[in-house]
Amino acid sequence: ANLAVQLRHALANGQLSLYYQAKLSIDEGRVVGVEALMRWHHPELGEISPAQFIPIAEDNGMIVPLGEWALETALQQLSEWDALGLPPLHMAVNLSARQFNSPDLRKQIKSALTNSGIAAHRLELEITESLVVQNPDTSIALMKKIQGMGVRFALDDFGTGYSSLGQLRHYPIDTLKIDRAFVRDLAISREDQAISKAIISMGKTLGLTVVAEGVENVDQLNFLRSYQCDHTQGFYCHRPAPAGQFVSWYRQHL
Ligand code: G
Ligand code: G
Ligand code: MN
Ligand code: NA
Repeated sequence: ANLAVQLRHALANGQLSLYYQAKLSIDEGRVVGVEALMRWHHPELGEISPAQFIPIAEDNGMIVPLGEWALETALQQLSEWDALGLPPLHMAVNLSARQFNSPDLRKQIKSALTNSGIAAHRLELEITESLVVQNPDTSIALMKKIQGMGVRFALDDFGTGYSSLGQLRHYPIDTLKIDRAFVRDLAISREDQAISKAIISMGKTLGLTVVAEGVENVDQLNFLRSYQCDHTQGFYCHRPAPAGQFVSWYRQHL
């Protein structure tokens, strides 16, 4: 059978899991939150990247039940970490366009919050610019309703060219994530330095928390720190890991 068909059974067959990647404050190196990232362990093909299966799940609609499972599982996990007495973290969960446009979204968010007992402000939903610009008015209205529940929004992969800087101020977001395309060559590219600096400065002027993603080395980190970026995420500080491994690592970073 093809991947699309197999994906329909992956959840019931226990082949999906969530990995967690830390976000750290850039000045103190304190862990402030985690992003939940879906993984598919295929019995014959091994690990299949979400970059490959998320688009398939978007196409066949499976992203809606998968996304609901991710939201439930991530918040349940967070409440388990709370119960262990670990200092509270924020949990970021990615939402793709089809989930965002699903009529069940608000109900799913409410029930995941209620079932886990997690306060709404600790949940951050990551959406992309491309999702918002498809339907700006409707998207902004829905985001405002969800924000009214206390949930936060992050604009993921920012700067890859969908929205003008002018539009950004109309988006009800709390966090801006600089796309890793601008971070990759930060140590050698004057252009990427200028762009990153500008995104950080604009984000902060708008009162947003600015996160750099894809930080893989200390040079990139030092540039971002000198531009006063707030948070860092990337392989340099922490690679996405299963819950158990994340907790062991987190305990050593308190
Ligand atoms: O974890 P990785 O970098 O391989 O993820 C690749 C892509 O898949 C990223 O764009 C990421 O946002 C997306 N992705 C990972 N997990 C989820 C998820 O739970 N839901 C959605 N909608 N996208 C996800
Ligand atoms: O689109 P989104 O930002 O949600 O994508 C998150 C993906 O980025 C995750 O799948 C994660 O595995 C990947 N990722 C996280 N940190 C790094 C990094 O430092 N370098 C690279 N190349 N990918 C990263
Ligand atoms: Mn993301
Ligand atoms: Na991203």
